[in-house]
Parts: sequence; structure tokens; C-alpha cells
Amino acid sequence: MSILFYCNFNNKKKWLVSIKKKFPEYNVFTIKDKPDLLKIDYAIVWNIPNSIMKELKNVKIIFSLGAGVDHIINLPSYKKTPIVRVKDINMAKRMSYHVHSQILTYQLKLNLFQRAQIQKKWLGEQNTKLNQDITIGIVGLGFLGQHVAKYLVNLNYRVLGFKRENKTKKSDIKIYTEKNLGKFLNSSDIIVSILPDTKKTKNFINKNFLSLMKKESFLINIGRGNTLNEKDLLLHLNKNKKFQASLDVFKTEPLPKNNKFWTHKNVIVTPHAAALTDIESSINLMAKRLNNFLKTGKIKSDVDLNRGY
Ligand code: OXD
Repeated sequence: MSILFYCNFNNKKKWLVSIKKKFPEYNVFTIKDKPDLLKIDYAIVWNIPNSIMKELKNVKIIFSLGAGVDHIINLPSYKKTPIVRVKDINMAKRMSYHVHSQILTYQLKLNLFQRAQIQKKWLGEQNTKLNQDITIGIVGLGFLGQHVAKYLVNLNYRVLGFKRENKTKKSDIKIYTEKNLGKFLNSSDIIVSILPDTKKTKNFINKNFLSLMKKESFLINIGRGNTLNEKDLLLHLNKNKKFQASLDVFKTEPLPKNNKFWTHKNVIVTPHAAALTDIESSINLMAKRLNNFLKTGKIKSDVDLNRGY
């Protein structure tokens, strides 16, 4: 049995060591080993090129090295091979920490001090709000979104949720749907978007969406770059001096050097780093799913190929 491991993570060597350790009975290859791709049974991948995917004709399961699967589904040669994605509590915790750090930066006006420091300017105390006086709207309430929502509720923020269709039976937070998007956006001081990249979410955060947000508010995008119309956001930022954004994901990654977000004073750029994929827990999940498949012939996938995430 053979596994192909393909990714461009900074820590890919560590990943490879851990995968080999966890799957000692498998031949684990990287593309540098020039394996016969037709003999690969399982693939563990992040941003695999279409030219390689095309050759993986006998793969039974593709494991995504992240929570998202758009990097697989959007490949022209992807042919509905079952995908197992990372659904990991450690990732959800790290994502919540990231969101909280961005909220605090905005809430405590830390970027004002950072900018003033460069000019050696002593700004003095600033007026800041308490958690209980801040409403945070979460767009996208999947596994990660729900965790972030709970985390923020426990910190005493007021939290609202938005889902395109509300199938949630019970929820601790008020859920808004498409028909009251305006009310949801207008009630929130901060919007956190954790939307996946699908046909339906493409450029969902656009001119109309932004115009429904409070003029003085903060957008955090940790979902996917394709869900945001970047030109619309830039225009909106330039028109509304009290509007700020924290962006972790972009249409093109790495973000090109000439992109205006890099230097915009109301934008924080982070490099798709909101939630690291935890090596140990992710590999354990893969091994569990693989063993279960070998025992039962069934793949527990968490990915709905019709919905695209
Ligand atoms: C992702 C991830 O899917 O980082 O973006 O896990």
C-alpha cells in the first residue's frame, strides 16, 4: 500500500517524519521520490498541482491537510474521490485565539499605538469598550465557526450568527439567515467570516454586504479569499475611514507584493496563518479514518461534494 504526501508547508519535513512513523506498514512517497502515481492508494495533500492529481487514478481517499477542500475540488482533474478533511479541535482552538487577538487589537486600539510607536508619539490612554458592549457577527457556522462563537460567548461578547440556510435545531446564539442579512450586519460591530470557497460564496462579501455593515466596524476574514471582493473592500476602506479589516486569506496567496492591502493603514494582513494544522492530531484523525475504511469499506468524510465543502 502506498501513500503520496504533497504539500508546501514550512514544516513539511516534520509532517513527513510523522506520517512515516504513523503508517510504518505503508510506502510513503513524496513527489521527489518519483513514485509510480498509478500505484498510489492514498494521498495526503495541500495545494497539489492538477498535473499530479491527474495521474492519481487509483487513489481511494484524499486527505486534505487543512479544514478546506477547495484546493482539491477546484482542480479540473478531480473526479469525486472521497475527501477526508481536518476537523480538529486544536485547529478550532487556534482559530479562536487568532480571532480573539484581532478583536482585541481593534477593541483596545492597539494598531494606533503600533503606528504611533514608529513615530515615537506618546498617544496616552484611549477610550475602549468592554466585551459585553461589543456585538460580533459570525458568518459561517460550521465546526470552526461554532467553536469560535462559543469561545467568544464565554468571554462575554454578544455573539450573533449568520447561515445561508438555518438547519440548526438548537443554538445558544441568535441565528440570522439570508432574508435578514441587513439586520445581522447592521447589528454587529465586528464581522468574522469563516466561509468556505464554493460557487455560492464567491464574492459574497461585496459592495452590498459592506454597505450594510456599520460605518465604524471591523471585518475579519479567515475563511477564503474568494469569498471577498477585494476591489469592493478597498473602495469601501478608502471611503470609510473608520472601517478596518483583518485579512488572513486572499484571492492570490502568497499576497502579491504590489497588493494595496499590504500598506493600507486600516488593514492587518496575516499570511493564511489563523489556524495551523496540528500534525499529531491531524495524522491521528487520518489513521483513524483509514483504519475504519479498511475494516468496514466505508469512508467517513465530513465533505459534502454537492455543497463543495
Ligand atoms: C484551511 C486551513 O483550510 O488552513 O485554510 O486549514
